[in-house]
This record gives sequence, structure tokens and C-alpha cells, in this order.
Amino acid sequence: MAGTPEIVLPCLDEADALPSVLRALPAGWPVLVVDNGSTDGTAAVAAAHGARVVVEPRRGYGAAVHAGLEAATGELVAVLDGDGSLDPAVLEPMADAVRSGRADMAVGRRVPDSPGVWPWHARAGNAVIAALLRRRGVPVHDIAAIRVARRQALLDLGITDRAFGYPLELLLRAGAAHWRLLELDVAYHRRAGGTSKVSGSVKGTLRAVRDMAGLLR
Ligand SMILES: Nc1nc2c(ncn2[C@@H]2O[C@H](COP(=O)(O)OP(=O)(O)OP(=O)(O)O)[C@@H](O)[C@H]2O)c(=O)[nH]1
Ligand SMILES: [Mg+2]
Repeated sequence: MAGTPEIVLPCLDEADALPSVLRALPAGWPVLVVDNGSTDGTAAVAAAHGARVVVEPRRGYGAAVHAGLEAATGELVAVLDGDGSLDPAVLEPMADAVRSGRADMAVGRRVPDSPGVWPWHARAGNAVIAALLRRRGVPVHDIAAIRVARRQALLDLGITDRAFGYPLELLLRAGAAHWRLLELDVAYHRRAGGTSKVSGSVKGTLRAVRDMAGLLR
């Protein structure tokens, strides 16, 4: 179907989570798994479940997402984590918003479905970053862990961060380019399997905040 987004899943050691993640995605949407140096068989699991696999040896969330955008062929792309934490039911309304021209990019605002899903340190760091974004005129309450936009437009923003600053740089550049953003609630669950690499630990959160703080200076 014309206008069906291609789904890009950045994945570092997500073999446990991927089978249920892939089953839950909207039927008929092509899926690209970017394997970011996994050692747990992520690529084989992804391929066995019908996803196309692209390998990006350079570590980092931004490196994985960027490789996915370059390898994708669709006009629209949907990017979300490959850990099952984000409810993909929101992808259809997000794609509709971009297809219909109501928004240049649809982004998710995470709503945790139970206490403990979103550790306090990650939530606090996220709230501070989002407030700073709003002060700069970017009307968001989260840093867009799930998003739908036009692939070429995303590449044209020229995002350079290849680590955890990527989503923030994306929002800053989208704001500077006067993109119309639509923020939709997305249910946020515990990851479906595997282990946390970022916000599950204070250390991981601090790494992400460090990557992001440099961009807001
Ligand atoms: N940490 C990390 N994640 C990567 C990398 N490349 C791709 N990813 C993927 O980026 C997504 C976000 O990482 P997560 O570990 O889920 O980070 P988080 O959501 O803050 O933390 P948890 O869900 O609690 O684990 C996941 O799908 C990862 O597999 C990388 O180099 N480092
Ligand atoms: Mg996660």
C-alpha cells in the first residue's frame, strides 16, 4: 500500500524481546532491524521472524537509527525501540497524521502502564530535557522514543549525534526547521525481554543525560 511506513528497529541484544515485538507491529508494514553489534543472535532471530536485517557495527542508538534511515526505502519511516516497551498501536494514528499532512513528524509521549516501568531518574532527566525543549519553542513533553516522519526529510535534517543525544538533536533540528509536531500518548511497558542498557540504571541515565546536555549548551 502506498504510504505504508517502513519500521526501523534499532537493536542491541534484543533477541529475547524481538519475537513478541515483531508479532505486535502493524500487519503488512515492512520491518528493518538494525543490529548494532549484538552478541545474542538478534540478527538471526529478526530474520527468522521476517524482518530485513542491516548491520551497523558502530555502537550507539544514533548510529543504529541513522543506518536504518539510510537502508530503508520507504517514503515514510517509523522508528521505535526493539525492546517491546512502546505500544505499537500508536503507529497507525501517527502515520495518518503525517500522511494527511497534519504533521511533519508524529512523536510519542510515554505513559507508563504500571509503577516502576519508568525509573525516577530517567523520568526526571526526561522531564528536564523536555522543559528545556519547550522553552526553545519545541512543543513536546518527551524526547520522541517513537516517531513517524518522511525518511528523506529526517536525513535532510543533518543530525550528527550517533549516541543517545540523537533524539534530542532531532527535536532541536526539527524545531529550527519549523516542523509541525504532533505528540500522541503511547503506552509504556516493561521491556519484553533482555536487559536494559540505558534508563534501567542510574549509570545509563547519566550517560544519556551527558550526551543530551552537550546539545543544550
Ligand atoms: N543502549 C544502546 N541501545 C541501542 C544501541 N543500539 C541500538 N540500541 C537500541 O536502542 C533502544 C533503546 O535502548 P534501551 O536499552 O531500551 O534503553 P531504555 O529504553 O532507555 O532502557 P530500558 O528499556 O530500561 O532498557 C533498544 O531497542 C536498543 O536495543 C546501542 O549502541 N546502545
Ligand atoms: Mg527501552
